[in-house]
Parts: sequence; C-alpha cells; structure tokens
Amino acid sequence: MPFTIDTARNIFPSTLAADAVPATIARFQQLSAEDQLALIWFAYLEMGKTITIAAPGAASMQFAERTLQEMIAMTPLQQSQVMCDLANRTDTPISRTYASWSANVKLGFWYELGKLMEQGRIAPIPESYKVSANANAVLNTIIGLEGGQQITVLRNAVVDMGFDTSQIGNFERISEPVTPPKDIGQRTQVKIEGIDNTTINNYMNNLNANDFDALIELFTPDGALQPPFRKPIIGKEAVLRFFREECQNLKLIPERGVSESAEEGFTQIKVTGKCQTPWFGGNVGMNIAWRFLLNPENKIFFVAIDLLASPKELLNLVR
Ligand code: ECH
Ligand code: GLY
Ligand code: GLY
Repeated sequence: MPFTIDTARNIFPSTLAADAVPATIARFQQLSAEDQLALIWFAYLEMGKTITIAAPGAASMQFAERTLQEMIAMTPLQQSQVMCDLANRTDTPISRTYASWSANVKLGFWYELGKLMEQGRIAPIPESYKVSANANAVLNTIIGLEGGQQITVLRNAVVDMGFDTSQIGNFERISEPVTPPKDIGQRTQVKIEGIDNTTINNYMNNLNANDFDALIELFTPDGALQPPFRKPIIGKEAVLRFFREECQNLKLIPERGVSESAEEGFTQIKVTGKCQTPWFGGNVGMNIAWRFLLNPENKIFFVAIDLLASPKELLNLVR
C-alpha cells in the first residue's frame, strides 16, 4: 500500500513526545482571561530567574509598534481590557490585528508589553492578584517542566490568543522580512552518528543557513512537515511559507540516528538531537526527534518534528 500523509505520521511510533505540553495548554485554556494573564506573568517572572530571553529584532517589532503606541495612550482599565480581549479571543480591532501576525511578531509584542508593564506604562498585573486554585496548579505544573517544554507552553499560549483567523476570511498575514541565507563560507556542516544520507544532511545544513529555497527542493511536491503538537503542513508552497515565517535563525544540532528501508522503496530515518530558538539561544536546548520518510528518489515525503518527553528519549532509536 503506498504511503499517505496519515500513515506516514505513524512511523517510529515508540517515539515519546512531551505530552505534558498539550495537557498543560488544555488546562490553561480552561482558566479565565484574568487568571491566564496573571499566570503567564508569574511564570515569566519565575522562569526569568534561570533563563534569559533575547530582545526581538527591530524588524519583527515594527509591525507591533502602532498597536503598542495605541495601548500606551489608553487608560489602565482599557489596557487591561485589551489584554483580556486577546486572551478571550474576543472580536475587536486589536484582536484582529493580532491574529494577522506571525508567531514571532506576537511574541515580540508581548515581550514589549512585559517591559512596559514593568515600567508602569502599561497596567501591570497587581502584585496582590490572587489566582484561582486551578490557575495555581497549572502554574506549578509549568514551573516543574523542563526549559524546552516551558517555553513551548508559553509560545503556544501566546500564538493561540487573538481573534480566530478562520472566522476572518481573507486577510494580509504580517511577518518579519526574510533575511538572506548565510554566505557559503559561514555555513556549518552537521555530522550525525549512524546517518549517511545527503538529503538529511542537506535538510539540517540548509535550515541552519536559512537557505529555504534550497531546503524546499528537498521535498516532494506533495510533501509535508509536521511541527511539534501541530497538524502536518502539506505541499511545497505551504511548507516554504512556514519556513520563511517561523524558521529563521533556528539552530539544529542533530546527534544520532537510524535508517531503515520501508515499503515501496521508501526509507524511514529517525534522528535525535537538540534545537535552539533565537529567542533563548544556548540557554534553552530542546530535545528533538526528526522522523523522516524519504521516497525512492531520496526526496522528503514527510518529516515530523517532535519535542521529546525527556532527555532519555534521545537514545530511543527503535522502531
Ligand atoms: C507577560 C504577561 C501577560 C501575558 C504574556 C506575557 C508575555 C509573555 C512572553 C512570552 C515569550 C515566549 C517565547 C517563547 C518562545 C518559544 C520558542 C520555541 C521554539 C521552538 C522551535 C522548535 C523548532 C523546530 C523545528 C525544527 C525543524 O526541523 C523544522 C522547523 C521547526 C509576561 C507580559 C503573554 C513575552 C519568546 C518553543 C522546536 C527543528 C518545526 C520549526
Ligand atoms: N530574537 C528572536 C527573534 O526575533 O526571532
Ligand atoms: N514550536 C514549533 C514551531 O516553531 O512551530
């Protein structure tokens, strides 16, 4: 039987992803908007003791600037209302604008708001705010997670805020400009123990070099990429857009892998290792598995990226 995207998703089924992340997000979504904002504030302060976040590039901030200025001019009550509307996904002009932003623009917006809240230019979360018992339990869960899982929970919480784009129809998507790929002389080459496959090496090296045009040519026309805790993104056009919008300046550090032949001349390859986001650099290493399915021409038909449950999973290369 030929592979479909659905059957491809099940390769290497013993891979253990960090299910704590979607489980925690689901509990978070049940909380009131006030509790959600306060919880993130307290989580952010707590995490700030051990990990530092890099300032967003100016390029990604220019898009949020007008909305930030608009908020600074509001009364504190109005400012809190805007934040609650975002968490509640209420249909307001700002919630619509927010929904049109890429993940990095949304994160940059909250990064700036956090600074403004500290300075008192945007209504802070009152120190005396008492979160509900449920919110407190979710907060404690988040504090107990490993760093890569913590920042994934935070990222997902932020990305899910704002008005639901599927209810807007046509709108202009706003994301940072795409920077040119790294010069050939600046590029790094990965070495993966147990793997000697040009497509896999080129995937890692091109992604590390921000060379998305070369990267996308490694995929079949109907190929798909499944980011952690998300549905597959299908087809070259959509995958290329994802690379340009969400994958600049990542650092992939694959360590080891296993390659096996699959049905119909396909090859399945699992690689484990680490990945860093430009937001936290070397401060937070995420434990990652890549599960590739290559067609007989060595093109990528499917790749899933999983955030692993624990560092122990880095050694799990069984089928
Ligand atoms: C304050 C209180 C009020 C409410 C809010 C606040 C601000 C919160 C802020 C949060 C900032 C959070 C950030 C999180 C960033 C997380 C980044 C992650 C990146 C993961 C990337 C991965 C990449 C994997 C991939 C690989 C591939 O091979 C293909 C592509 C891809 C406090 C004001 C809200 C400021 C900055 C988790 C795993 C390896 C799939 C991308
Ligand atoms: N400094 C993180 C970013 O702009 O993506
Ligand atoms: N958290 C995976 C991504 O950047 O899409």
